[in-house]
Amino acid sequence: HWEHQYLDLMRRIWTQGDERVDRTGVGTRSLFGATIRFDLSGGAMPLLTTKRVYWKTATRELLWFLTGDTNIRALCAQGVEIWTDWPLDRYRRETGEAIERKDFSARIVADEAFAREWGDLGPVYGKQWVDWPTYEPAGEEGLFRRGPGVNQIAQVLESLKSNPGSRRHIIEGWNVAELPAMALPPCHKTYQFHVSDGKLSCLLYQRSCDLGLGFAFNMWSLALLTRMMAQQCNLEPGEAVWTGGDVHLYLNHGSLVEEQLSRTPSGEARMTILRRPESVFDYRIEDFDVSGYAPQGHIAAPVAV
Ligand code: UFP
Repeated sequence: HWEHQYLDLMRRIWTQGDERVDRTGVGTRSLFGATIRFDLSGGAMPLLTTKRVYWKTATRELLWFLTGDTNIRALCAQGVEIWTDWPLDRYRRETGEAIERKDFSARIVADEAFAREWGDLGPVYGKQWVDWPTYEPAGEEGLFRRGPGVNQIAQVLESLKSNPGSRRHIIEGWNVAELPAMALPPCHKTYQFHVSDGKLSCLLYQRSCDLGLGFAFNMWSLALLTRMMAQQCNLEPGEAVWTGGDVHLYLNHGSLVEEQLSRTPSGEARMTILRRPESVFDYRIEDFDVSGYAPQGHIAAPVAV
């Protein structure tokens, strides 16, 4: 079962990882450089079975990235709270108000001006993926203005169709100049697509991975994006290859690690895409049907912000 790659990595990090104090102050055990591969043929999808993964939440996030939006308002309106902690943290710091998360999220949804002021994450994935900024000379020497943004997703789709053998099918989130303005610098920063034998594969390089919480989503989204891109360029799905830089477990995830390592993977989830939308930007949550997913129970663990 593919999931043993994940459980083995988890065990290795927990027992042999380098223990360190990280940015969040929580502390981690960490290992540098890891790969997990998954064969997407036959509709198979890399959903962990040793705990329930809320794939619809991750799917809504990916669809939101593809709209180019960087404000959490559209996510909160769908009940997706995975990005709420960052704006909430800033709000509490800057106003000194001890607002609860659910009240903050409700206000983001109800009050557009409030969302504009407090709900934006800066130029994170969505912005870089579909509207990477360019600059062009303007008037006097040394002055520049914004040029047209680059839609990397559309460009890669185009290159997959017109030049499938290319080694340059890359979607990049790491815009060095804009990192300071982002709530969180991209974790799943580089996607490289590859066509071989009529199949589309994708390799993700994730610079930093919270193996207990983040990975399950990141692996799902990698596979989902690959399936959508494959459908759009009439290719069969190939492999999803995940590579991590700093792969870590937070020290307060001990009970998650213990529980998950005591479980045995079983079964295989499959996904059908129910229609072929006009473009990669037109998918909706209802287009994805997952079958054969019978995971063991959810395991809760705290998020390090
Ligand atoms: N993280 C993930 N996946 C993501 C995401 C964040 O694992 O998609 F957005 C985790 C990795 C790390 C933290 O634990 O969030 C980011 O912290 P840093 O920027 O210091 O690496």
